[in-house]
Amino acid sequence: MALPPLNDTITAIATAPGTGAIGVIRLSGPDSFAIATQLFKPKNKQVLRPGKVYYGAICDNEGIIDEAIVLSFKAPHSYTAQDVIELQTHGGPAVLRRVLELSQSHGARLAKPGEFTLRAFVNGRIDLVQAESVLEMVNAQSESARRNAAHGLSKSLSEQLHLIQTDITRVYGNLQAVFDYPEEGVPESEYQTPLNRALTRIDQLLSTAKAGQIAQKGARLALVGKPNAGKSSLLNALLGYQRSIVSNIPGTTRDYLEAPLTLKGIPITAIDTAGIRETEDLIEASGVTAAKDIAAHADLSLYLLDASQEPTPEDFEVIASLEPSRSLLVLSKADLPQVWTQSFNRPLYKVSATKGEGLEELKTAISEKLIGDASSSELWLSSERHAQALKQTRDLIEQALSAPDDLASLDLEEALRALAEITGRGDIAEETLEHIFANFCVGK
Ligand SMILES: Nc1nc2c(ncn2[C@@H]2O[C@H](COP(=O)(O)OP(=O)(O)OP(=O)(O)O)[C@@H](O)[C@H]2O)c(=O)[nH]1
Ligand SMILES: [Mg+2]
Repeated sequence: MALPPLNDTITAIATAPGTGAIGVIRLSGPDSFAIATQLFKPKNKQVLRPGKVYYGAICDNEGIIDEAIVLSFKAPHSYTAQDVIELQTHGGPAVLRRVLELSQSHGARLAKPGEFTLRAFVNGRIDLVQAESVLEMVNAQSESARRNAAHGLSKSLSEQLHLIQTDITRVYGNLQAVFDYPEEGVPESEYQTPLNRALTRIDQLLSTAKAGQIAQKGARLALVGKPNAGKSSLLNALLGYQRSIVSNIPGTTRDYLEAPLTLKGIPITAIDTAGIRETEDLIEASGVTAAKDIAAHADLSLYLLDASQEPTPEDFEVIASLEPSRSLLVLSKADLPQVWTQSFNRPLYKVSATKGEGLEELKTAISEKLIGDASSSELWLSSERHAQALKQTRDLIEQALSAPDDLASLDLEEALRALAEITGRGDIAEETLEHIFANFCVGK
């Protein structure tokens, strides 16, 4: 599959399917104004000029289709850097479909997913990081994802990449000069310093990759522990409503259940699981197997220890199987006297689900565990593609630092290429572009 042509005029419905107060149909390309003139009649018979807003009606041969507001943008001052027309009609599916058909009958081609943004990229109005941030913004379900997309759109990631690129380019230039004047050599300060600075910047960005992924995709949070530990009660307390059945009979929850919640701006799927114990009951046993599996794969597991019950060897065994970086120990039923004193050499977060105590501290601990140091960083790396390219750049710089000049020069050349793939300002493979833009919706 090749990239679509860039110089014809495309059209699409830009608003979400379904009914809405307003719907928007977009046109981009050289015939946008001509097509708009054929289907739109401004109230005072004005001629469409760039940068203006018009009120009037959209008509076909048989008469008025709907009232409309029209926004006009002349190249290069538009989203795509081409001539663009936006037709705002009432947001009914029949109206929008009819206007779309009319645009096509006057010569516009139906746009492919992301084609407007692709044109903005190819025409140099935005770089690839910004294009991907558009997609991230459209898909943002949480405050942290929105915030991160806004940073990408405002070019702060592109600026960071530019600083890294400048340092590598400087060293690369110095090495080239040495080939011409070998007796001069490259001083330490003109070689090690900029490359190490680039490495520090890359590491800083890479340290936010996990947080960025979580902001975008959400995190899976498992609640695990023995029967009656208070898992379902804690889930309900975190959610603020009764989602899971609670009872004093051990083994109440036999299957797992998932519930969405937002915690400190992070989208989370909380998973209540069956209490872990040896059991003859086949159904319960399969719930226990699922619980262990969920804990092993979750981004974070909360292991609950009942304050009113002595921990058993089984508790110690499960806790030992949990990675400390991906688990928290919770002392549940903290309103009851704690009957034990054993230490697990890890912090214990005291929570009472029935009294609602300790929940804020637990939420803070969850968010810190998931987002970590990245919470102090403004910008997070949220794309796997960017992280891969940065890791590659990092490896090549490391390689250059320990290589002789001629090989170092080749490494840095390749590092610059890997970096340019992120912003798309180098030789970017068509497949990469197709892959990125295929994830967009039509009309964006
Ligand atoms: N005092 C007190 N009792 C609690 C608290 N949390 C839960 N309980 C009680 O402990 C019992 C078990 O609670 P659940 O939430 O059903 O425990 P669970 O871990 O989901 O149990 P299973 O589903 O059987 O694995 C119930 O009687 C709850 O009322 C708490 O914070 N304080
Ligand atoms: Mg339960």
